[in-house]
Amino acid sequence: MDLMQISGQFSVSGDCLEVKPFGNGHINDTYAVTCASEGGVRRYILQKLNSRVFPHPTALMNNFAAVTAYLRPIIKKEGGDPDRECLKVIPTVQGAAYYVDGEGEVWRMTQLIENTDAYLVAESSAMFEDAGRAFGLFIKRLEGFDAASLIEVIPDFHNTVKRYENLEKAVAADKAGRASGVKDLIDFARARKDKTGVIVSALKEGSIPLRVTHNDTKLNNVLIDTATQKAICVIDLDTVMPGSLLYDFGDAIRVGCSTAEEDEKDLSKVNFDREKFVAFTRGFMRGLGDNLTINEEKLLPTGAILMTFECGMRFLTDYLEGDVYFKTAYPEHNLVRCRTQFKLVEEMEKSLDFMQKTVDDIYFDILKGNKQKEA
Ligand code: ADP
Ligand code: GN1
Ligand code: MG
Repeated sequence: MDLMQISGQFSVSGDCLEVKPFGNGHINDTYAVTCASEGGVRRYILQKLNSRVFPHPTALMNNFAAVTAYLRPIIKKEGGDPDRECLKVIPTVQGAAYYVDGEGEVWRMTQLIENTDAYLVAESSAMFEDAGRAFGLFIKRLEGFDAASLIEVIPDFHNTVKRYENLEKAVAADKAGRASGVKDLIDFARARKDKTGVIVSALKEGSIPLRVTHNDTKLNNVLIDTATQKAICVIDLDTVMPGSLLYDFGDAIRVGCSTAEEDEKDLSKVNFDREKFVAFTRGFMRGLGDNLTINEEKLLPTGAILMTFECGMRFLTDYLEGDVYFKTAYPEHNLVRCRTQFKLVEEMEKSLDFMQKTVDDIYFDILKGNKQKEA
């Protein structure tokens, strides 16, 4: 695989000088490409799509292009800079949205948004609050987008009931011979089986709306401006699909309210940060404005617990299947990740009343603010 040759397949400005691994996602292979022309040096993001996770690149890139094309004029109208606040597909020299190499691997390119950072742990509550605003705004801006026009790139991505069933299948198959060593974790999941259906049922009954959601709102999927520390661009749009806002809220809380990284081995360091919860929730709910329905509001804390539980089950399933989905750096990596998630679930369960009161108070403040505006 010749990364320079692959970079040269795209409509970059000037000549490619260097290609270097970049970022720390669990799914795709990401590189920064430096190019130079008389106009100056410009960097791009080159990504090899994970073909096991995303076997239908045309559908995925159609979603990507449609969502970004919809968002860019909205950002412009709001006085923002679409080139900095929204990803854009850099086409191949032939005008295609992606390039397929000789081995059948799929590559795509976007602009690299300079002077930004991606964080695995929120450095401050203010930063996390702003990430909340950015994710809330992302959903709000897509309110008028036709959800039915999006292809479900990973069906049942956040269907926690199916995720539980997959875990049971993995336990039964025990492909990697690891089940006997993780009985405590399997029991942990089994004890919570009844809770898995809450969001799925609410969507099915129509008590909460189906929206266009991001579905992978971990903190490092929003770029933070280095100078202002503001969250400026939501990235990793591969899983933008119809879903529930509870998924986006919950997944962000899972990552940003943990006091440790997802793969911390010392579980005593993994706790639920209440201050960050208040901050993100405020940012997210304000970003959404009056878009949030009362039934969604009531379920926000459940969303946080369920998304954390679901992610833990996914890590455990992958561990039992022999580490075939998430990138791992060592044999127990998925197991370590599962343990942090389940520890967080326990901590969140202890904080449920606190979470509900926080959400209710913020909701009340927003309603009060709206009434004052109307008066
Ligand atoms: P994955 O699906 O593997 O998580 P991402 O699209 O999230 O891949 O990219 C991985 C990392 O690369 C991000 O967390 C971020 O640090 C960095 N990154 C991705 N796209 C950009 C971009 N356009 N500008 C700057 N950094 C980026
Ligand atoms: C993956 O792609 P990345 O690293 O942002 C995964 C998420 C998980 C997350 C756990 C497409 O996210 O669903 O929550 O790892 N993305 C996909 O860290 O499966
Ligand atoms: Mg990512």
